Amino acid sequence: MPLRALIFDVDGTLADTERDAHRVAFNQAFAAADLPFDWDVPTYGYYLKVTGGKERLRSFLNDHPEYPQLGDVDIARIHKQKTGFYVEMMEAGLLPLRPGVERLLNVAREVGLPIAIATTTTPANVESLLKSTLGKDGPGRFRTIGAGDIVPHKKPAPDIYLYVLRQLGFPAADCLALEDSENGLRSAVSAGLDTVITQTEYTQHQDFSSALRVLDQLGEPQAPAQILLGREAGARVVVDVDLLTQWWEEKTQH
Ligand code: XBP
Ligand code: MG
Repeated sequence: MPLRALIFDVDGTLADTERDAHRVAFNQAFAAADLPFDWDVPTYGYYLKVTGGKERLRSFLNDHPEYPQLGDVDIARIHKQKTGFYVEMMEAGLLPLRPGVERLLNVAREVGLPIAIATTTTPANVESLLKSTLGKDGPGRFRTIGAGDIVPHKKPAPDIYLYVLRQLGFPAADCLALEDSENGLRSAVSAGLDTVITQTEYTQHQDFSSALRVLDQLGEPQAPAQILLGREAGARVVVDVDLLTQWWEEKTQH
């Protein structure tokens, strides 16, 4: 049985959105609401352990009783504004896809391998990122987009991957996930998926021991990726469907 689908995370995997887009949009929303705090790069990195923007803000406030304590309605309102600022940034075309992502998506299309998305972020964020980077037909290239509050429990719970697998109609053993973070890896692995990690500045020290491979990026022919963990650590590769299939077959012995 061949590999039947690739399931991509968004934040950190398709694009390096966290530091220069999500964090900035949160700070814009905090300023617009006259809140007396903002998130610098290390603080935001620390709170990335909590997936979901509303949940992240709640966790930050729980740790900081000296700041105004917001109810769920206020958090939802501020988060909605944050989404607006994020979408504006995407529409301005300020954020590229990570190296090798568009190439891999194109190869998948050429060979007829379905692609899907499983993410914690808000659907409007995914749509604006895909349109700004892949064009207006970008979202339509994905057979299923599972995002945000559509499931009750965000990553590291398996819910979003299980939802996407149900939509695809494929068993987990026939698909491969691509992630950037430990929370994402735990979510995908709990759903039964083999997972390839492309780590980021924020996630580079996390525990990826249950991943199929860990790389610095997907790579381009003129600037290959490096395998950081796994059997061929140190090797330079350009990740394409053949290579992913080879890794997946070795592991699962299909
Ligand atoms: C992404 C998230 C999201 C984004 C912000 O995690 O946790 O919360 O940081 O998006 P993953 P929202 O890449 O593992 O899916 O503010 O829309 O939640
Ligand atoms: Mg991610």
